[in-house]
Amino acid sequence: MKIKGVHCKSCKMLIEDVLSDINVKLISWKLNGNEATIQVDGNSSFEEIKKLIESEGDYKVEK
Ligand SMILES: [Cu+2]
Repeated sequence: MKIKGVHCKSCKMLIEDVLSDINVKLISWKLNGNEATIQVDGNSSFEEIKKLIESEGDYKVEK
């Protein structure tokens, strides 16, 4: 999935925290400009992850 609005290391840490809270593992992280492309592993749905990450700040999560 893609996350727009990511610009620094603390964004990454924030997102990692959100994912670990719901037992989702971050498999890969690629940052291009202010857009991160991530791969995750876990049982949470895309919609659930999207909602949680977007509630943390000015992020936009897309498939
Ligand atoms: Cu940041």
